Order: sequence, then C-alpha cells, then structure tokens
Amino acid sequence: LDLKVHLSVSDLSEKAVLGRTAIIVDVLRASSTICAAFSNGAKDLIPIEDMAAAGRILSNLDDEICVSGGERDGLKFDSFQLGNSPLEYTEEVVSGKTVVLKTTNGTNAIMASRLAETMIIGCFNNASSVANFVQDTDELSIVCAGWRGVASLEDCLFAGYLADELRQIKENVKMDDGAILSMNSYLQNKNRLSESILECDHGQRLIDLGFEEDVTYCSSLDLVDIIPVYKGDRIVTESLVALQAAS
Ligand code: 3SL
Repeated sequence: LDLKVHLSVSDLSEKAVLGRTAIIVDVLRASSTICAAFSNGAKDLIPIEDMAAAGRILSNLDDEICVSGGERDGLKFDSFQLGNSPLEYTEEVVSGKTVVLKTTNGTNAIMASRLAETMIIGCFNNASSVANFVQDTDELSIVCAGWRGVASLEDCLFAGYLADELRQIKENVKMDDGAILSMNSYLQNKNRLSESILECDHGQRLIDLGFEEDVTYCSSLDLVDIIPVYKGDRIVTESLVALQAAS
C-alpha cells in the first residue's frame, strides 16, 4: 500500500489524488455531519464550493425535498435551515431529503479531491467501516481538511488511526511523512482521544461557540457503519457489503 496523508487542503494539488482512493477527513465537523445525515436516512448530499453555487442549486430544488446546511467559522448561515452540528441532522429533518452542505474547510476538501478514482468520507464515527473498505486499496490518499489551510490535530489523529490499522492488516505499507507524523501523533494520544480533541484548537473554538456536545460526539468511534461515497456531483451512501461487492 502506498499511503499518503495530506495534512491540510493547502498541501494538496488537484492532481495529487488522480487515480487514487481518497478519504476526506474533517472530524470537526463536516465528515461527522455527513455520516450523521446518512445514518438518519438522507437520500444524498451535494457539497458546495461557494455561496453562489449554493444559491443556484437551492433555487432549483424544492424545499420539500431538500435541506440546506452549513457554517462559516462554526456558525450557521442565516439563510440556511441547519448549521453544521451532526446532532441537528436527525431522521425527522433529513430522512429522504437531499442535503446541500457548505462548510469552511470540509466541503472544500471534497471539491479539491474530485479527481480521485474513488472518494469516501471518513471520521471516527465510521472509523472501522472506512478501515475495512480501504484495506484492499493499493494507492490511498487521506486528505485532512484542516482549518483555513493549516493542519488540525483531530484530522491528523484520525489519519493516524487509519495508518495504524492498515499497517496491522497489510504486509507492505509505504508511508509518506504525513502518514508517519499522523500515526505517531495517534499512537501518542490513542488512550485519550476524546480529551485530545476537546483540547485541540478547533475543539476549543467549538466549545467557545457552545458546541462541546458536538466535539464529544465527533470523537466517538464507530457510531455508524456507512460509507459516504462521492459519485457524480454528489455524495451517496451504500452499506460496506454493497460497496465491496461492486468493487
Ligand atoms: O471547516 C469545516 O468544514 C467545518 O466542519 C468547521 S465547523 O466545525 O463547523 O466549525
């Protein structure tokens, strides 16, 4: 396995993921929100690059079949229905709907990785499913969303969790420096993951905004067993079994 970890989107050229499997990681909170939306029955999710695109897409979708969500600097857009808290994406709100999502870093990381052969969304909440899904992959890029072009500890910890899992399953894992840095950071913190995420920069930023419950939720391992996959212009989900059968 050739394993590369991009510690933030600014560390990613468009072609870096070309022909590879990419896992997009934004533990706080976009990846966790996407998993929550799908585990509560969202039909699909359209990640948005900018507000102009959001306006265009939303004006073509009936309110009955779509929900808008997202944040800027952690806070909900006035014109959107939901913010970026995974706890808002309940069955009652998202079941059967198309979610249109715009976030500060997570949706940008998704859009920046569009040339990947396969792109999935990962975080602690679907950790084991992601590790299982990529175990037969030969060329894997983990793209950490980070925060405004800078690495984030929580994304780095999840990248390190995956690197550590894969190194235990596979014979030859060739890691780049990003993967080694992430894995060492994970190994140092694996017995205090929640605490580390509560203490890190973005954990603290979210706590200051009143989202401590989100930070704890996003640090929880294996709450769901789904894999959100980017297909065409949107993200859909299938069970791990269906995805493995198709590959
Ligand atoms: O940066 C992002 O994409 C967001 O997930 C950030 S926040 O956790 O909603 O503030």
